[in-house]
Amino acid sequence: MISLFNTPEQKPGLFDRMKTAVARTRDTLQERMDDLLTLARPIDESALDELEATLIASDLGVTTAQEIIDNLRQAASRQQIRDGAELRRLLKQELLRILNSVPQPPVRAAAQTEVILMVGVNGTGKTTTTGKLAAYFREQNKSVLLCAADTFRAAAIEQLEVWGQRAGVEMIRTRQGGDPSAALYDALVAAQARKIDVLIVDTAGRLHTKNNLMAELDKIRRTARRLVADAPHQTLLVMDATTGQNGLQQARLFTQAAAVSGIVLTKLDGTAKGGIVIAIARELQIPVRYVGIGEQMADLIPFDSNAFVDSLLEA
Ligand SMILES: Nc1nc2c(ncn2[C@@H]2O[C@H](COP(=O)(O)OP(=O)(O)O)[C@@H](O)[C@H]2O)c(=O)[nH]1
Ligand SMILES: [Mg+2]
Repeated sequence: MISLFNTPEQKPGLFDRMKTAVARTRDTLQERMDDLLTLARPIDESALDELEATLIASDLGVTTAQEIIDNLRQAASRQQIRDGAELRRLLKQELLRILNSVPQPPVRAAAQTEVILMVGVNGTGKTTTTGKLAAYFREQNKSVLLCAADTFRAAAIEQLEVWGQRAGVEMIRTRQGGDPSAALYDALVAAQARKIDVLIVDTAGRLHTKNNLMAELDKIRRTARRLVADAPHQTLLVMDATTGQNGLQQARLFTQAAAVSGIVLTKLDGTAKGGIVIAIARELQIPVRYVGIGEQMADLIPFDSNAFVDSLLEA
């Protein structure tokens, strides 16, 4: 089998792919900051104001940008930012501090099927990411089963089926218009009978009303728990990076409706708004677990805060 993820040179591979993923964000950010980062004298107040505007423009969000600038201002008032290079180093530190302050999920013992629920607004990339994740886990020699719990559209079920075939994994479905929880129930029974390592559940993102969504996700979660005591083990919220701060608003809604344990940020390849990663960490306090960097099966990378910050602010 051709290895998509676990090549011996995985580490540098990951870093290179992260660099490509944030290329547009980095270019836009660094173009705007060029004057600042090459300054040969101590950083003053007006330089920091300029930096604040740049951070906001990169979709870090107003509150997050302010917090960073406040911390830098304190350093500057102590004469600690000698030049642009120093500013770059301190800014990296600030971004890492925010990313690393997010609580990380506990590593769980793999005694039973791990159930992963994919949630998010339509079009963010739930189905695509479900397929990519299936391939990712298969690369780690885990057995994977998919559950098509987006039963609103026939096309949605077929789309997942195509991904399942590509990744070489099976899918449990119900008819179009059927009860998503019934599909999940069948999938859980099958996963347990077959001793499947990971069951990934693709849900619908139709946002009629918030109550509607909450009721649906709640029912799915209760169904999962009926068969697997602590399921779902992960609830991954899929967010489209190109929607920037609007995506953050949607994310808040989902975190209220479902106990979101991690974020998958898709379409990072097509946007200069990659700063949203920092805003997610600071404002949602939920870890970004994976980023989507294209439409192909291998275009998914586990998120790594060091690789992200280094790629964004490398000299
Ligand atoms: N460029 C890019 N496109 C993506 C990525 N993830 C998903 N897409 C595209 O986004 C569109 C919507 O994806 P889909 O999985 O159907 O979204 P869903 O409605 O949430 O299930 C499709 O055209 C995908 O190919 C990504 O990481 N990068
Ligand atoms: Mg879908």
